[in-house]
Amino acid sequence: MNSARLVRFAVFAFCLILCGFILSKGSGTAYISRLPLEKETDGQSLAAGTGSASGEVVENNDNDISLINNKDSSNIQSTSSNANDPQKIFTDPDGYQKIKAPALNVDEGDRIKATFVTLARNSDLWSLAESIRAVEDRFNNKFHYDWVFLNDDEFSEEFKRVTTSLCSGTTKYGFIEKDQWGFPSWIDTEKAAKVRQEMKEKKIIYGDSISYRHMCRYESGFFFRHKLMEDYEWYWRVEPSIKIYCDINYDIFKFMRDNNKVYGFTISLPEYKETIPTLWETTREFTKEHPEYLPENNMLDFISDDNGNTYNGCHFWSNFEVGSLSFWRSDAYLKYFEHLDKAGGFFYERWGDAPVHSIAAALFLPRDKIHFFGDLGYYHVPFHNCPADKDIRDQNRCLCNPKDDFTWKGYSCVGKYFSVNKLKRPSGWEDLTD
Ligand SMILES: Nc1nc2c(ncn2[C@@H]2O[C@H](COP(=O)(O)OP(=O)(O)O)[C@@H](O)[C@H]2O)c(=O)[nH]1
Ligand SMILES: [Mg+2]
Repeated sequence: MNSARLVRFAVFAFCLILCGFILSKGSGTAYISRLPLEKETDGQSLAAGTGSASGEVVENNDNDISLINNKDSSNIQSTSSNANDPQKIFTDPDGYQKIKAPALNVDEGDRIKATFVTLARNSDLWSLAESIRAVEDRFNNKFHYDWVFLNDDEFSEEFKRVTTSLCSGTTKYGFIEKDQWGFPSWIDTEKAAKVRQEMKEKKIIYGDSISYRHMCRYESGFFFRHKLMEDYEWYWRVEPSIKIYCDINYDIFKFMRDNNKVYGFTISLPEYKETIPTLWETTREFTKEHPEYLPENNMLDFISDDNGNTYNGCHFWSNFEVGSLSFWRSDAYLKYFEHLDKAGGFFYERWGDAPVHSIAAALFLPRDKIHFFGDLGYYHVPFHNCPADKDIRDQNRCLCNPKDDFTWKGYSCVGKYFSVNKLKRPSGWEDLTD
């Protein structure tokens, strides 16, 4: 090897060594800066996972089921054993299969006989799917309560398939018999048709609709008597296109039972008077005949501003209801409904199930049996209930703008409900008035 080649080889070798040194130094730095970070992240999620599996308190992990266990577990049954359960495949009575996430409500011995109930047409499927998804995501994926769907027509295969896939509990599909969805024999259909025409001219909402009237009569007097509802003592009514804004980290049905509540609502406002001209008069006939159904501490002062002379229209908006079925099945309510039904106002006027339910609850129940749910966050077009208390909104990850809240506005009846019952209003309510 001559000296020129030797020099070139030496320079080449030196360059190689230098490059190797630089490269190894560079990559070493990169590893040093990244490795501990990766390890730390792994370590955290591992700890959270372990915590959730064993039911131990975990500080914070917003996407983990352990959060549900630990954030506010005061109303949740023991969850630890179930968090370990493998997911299971269940077959519905209709033959559909689905995989269920583990339920938190594990105390089967204390399982409440409760169900969701929805009256719907096949055409409501996709707007209803949104509601189911909201209720499942915010509440029922932890509890797996059943869901009963009722219809005056046969449900389509698509309706059943999609709703079954969205519900974590067992789904049941019921047909409404014609005697509960049609004109009763004592109704003069010509007179009813004339009323619909007049209401159409006056542009009263749903004033000319026959099916809306059947719906209101059914929700007033029959949903709780459907064969599929016989398995249950509690219900939560859900309508299409509603929203639930906040996580519900406790079992609502147990809450109702354990606190001796019978009827729960989220929104309250006055009814259109044109739809119920004689409802109050007809109610008074009944209460005069049956004073024994009115407990002394009823809530007449919520629905009447003149000691029962007139109805002020305040009612609980019945598109959301959580309640005890035994109230609707009681003698007082069944007789009241029969009295109203015979009077014909579901067809000769346009009595809604909301004022009918509300008047009954206000008159036939002691006032402390009625509960305002101010912590769920709820929407049905066009009104929002967004919790006033910012701590509740933060704890429960509420997805609503408190400025949109209707609860404390002048037209809402919730303020009246708080006043007549001498209840303490939630912190922050003053900021949400008109
Ligand atoms: N099966 C059936 N359900 C109906 C009918 N009309 C209304 N509904 C249901 O009854 C409930 C109230 O009806 P909706 O249109 O939401 O009335 P709104 O909330 O008063 O405007 C919803 O759950 C509807 O899906 C009908 O003709 N047949
Ligand atoms: Mg609706």
